[in-house]
Amino acid sequence: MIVRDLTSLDDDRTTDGGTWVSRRLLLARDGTRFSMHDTILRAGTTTTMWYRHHVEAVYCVGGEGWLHDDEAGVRHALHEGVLYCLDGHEHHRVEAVTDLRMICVFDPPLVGGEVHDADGAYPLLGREVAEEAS
Ligand code: 9YT
Repeated sequence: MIVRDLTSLDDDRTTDGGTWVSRRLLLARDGTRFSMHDTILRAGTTTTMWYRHHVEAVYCVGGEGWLHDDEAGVRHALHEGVLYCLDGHEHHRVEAVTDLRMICVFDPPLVGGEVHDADGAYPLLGREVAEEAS
């Protein structure tokens, strides 16, 4: 069993991507087949993403903003209680009107320091680490 408290998270589990800060509660090194993050997207920012190597599920637990689906050309309001899952590796943007607090799950798991590359993707690093840990 793993029990972890956001208020006493190790420094190397926090990654700042500029428009967001991600507190990575579960990572590949924990031996799980997914990672789980508590992420704040900063008010007034827009983040462009395309997770071509990962499936991400995102659950909004606070704040207001917009999810722009750049493949369908539609936007969805984000507020507490809204979930989206990028099961088709969709190009998308998240516009934070206020600070948005998001619980994010990645499969395969992240290893810890990932930030978006020029395409908005994270590199595929987790699978090997997860296999070593199991
Ligand atoms: C939706 C979102 O928060 N994206 C950017 C950060 C990412 N989810 C992460 O690494 O936690």
